[in-house]
Amino acid sequence: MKRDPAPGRPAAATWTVRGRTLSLARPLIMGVVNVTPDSFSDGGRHSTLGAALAHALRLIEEGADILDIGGESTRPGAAEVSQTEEIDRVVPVIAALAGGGVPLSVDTSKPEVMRAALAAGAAIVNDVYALRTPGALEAVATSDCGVVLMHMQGVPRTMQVAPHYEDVVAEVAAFLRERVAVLGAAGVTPDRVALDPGFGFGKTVEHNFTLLRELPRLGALGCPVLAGLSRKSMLGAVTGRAVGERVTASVVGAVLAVERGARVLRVHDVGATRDGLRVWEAMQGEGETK
Ligand code: 7PJ
Repeated sequence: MKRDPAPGRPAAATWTVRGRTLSLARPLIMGVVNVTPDSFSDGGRHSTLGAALAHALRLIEEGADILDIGGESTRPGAAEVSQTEEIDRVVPVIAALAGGGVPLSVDTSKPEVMRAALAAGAAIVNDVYALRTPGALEAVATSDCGVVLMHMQGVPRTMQVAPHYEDVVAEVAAFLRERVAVLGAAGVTPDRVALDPGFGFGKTVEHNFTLLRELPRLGALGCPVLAGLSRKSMLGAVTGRAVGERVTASVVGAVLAVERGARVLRVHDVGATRDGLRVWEAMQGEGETK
C-alpha cells in the first residue's frame, strides 16, 4: 500500500526524458563521468575514451540510474574548452553508451554541444547556467530531452570570490522558478525539468548548508530536485578532508538531501551512495524499497 507523502513534501513524482518516464518513487543516482584531463576530482584519469567508457561501465555496475557525461570542468579557475574540443570529448562516449538502457545526461552549457550530444543519443541536458547561454534554450526546445536547471551566482572563474545573498534560499528559488517559466514559454514543460540549488556554485559553506537544510522549499516549486554535493569543498570544510577522502561525507550529504526531498543525486561514488540509499529506503518501508 502506498502512503501519502509527508505533509509539505511533494508526492513522489516522475521525470520525463525523451519520451521515457523515469520513476522517482525511489531516488535516482546520477553517476558522474568526467571526460576532462583537468577535472579536479578525477585528475584526468578518464580523459581518454577507453578510460571514460570503463569508468561509465563500472558506475552502471555499481548501480547508477543515469550517467552524467561532461567534457568541461566548471571548477573555479579551470581552463575553458572550445566547443569542438568539448564535442570531441563527450560525443564518442555518449554514442558508445547510447541504447545501453541507462539514460545519458550531458553536462554542458554550450548549445552546439547540447545538439551534438542529443543527436548522439543523450536524454538529458544538465546545464550549470540553466540554459542562459544564447541558443541553449532553443537547442533543448527542439528536442524532448530532460533538463537540469542549476542555480549559480556569477561565473565559475570568480564565483567563489565573494558570494553574497540577502536570503539565499529565496533567491535560489526565485531564480529557478523564473527559469521554469522561461522554459515553459519556450515549450519545455515542467515534467521535463529537474531543479538544482547548485551547491558550491557562488556560495559560501554556510549558504550551501542553509540550502541543504531548506531543500524542501525547492521541492515546493513542483519539479524534482537534483542535489550535487559529491566530494565538494563544503564537505571538506566541515571534515577537514581532501577531495579524495570525502566519500563518507558525500554519502551522508546525499542521504540528508534525499531526506529533505531530493530525488536525483549527482555523485562520483555510486556504489557507496547506493549503500547509503539502501539504508534510507529500508527506513521508508511499506514497499517503497527495491
Ligand atoms: C554540478 C553539476 C552540480 C549539476 C558540476 C563537481 C563540479 N551539475 N556539474 N549540479 N557540479 N546539475 O562535480 O563538483 O552540483 S561540476
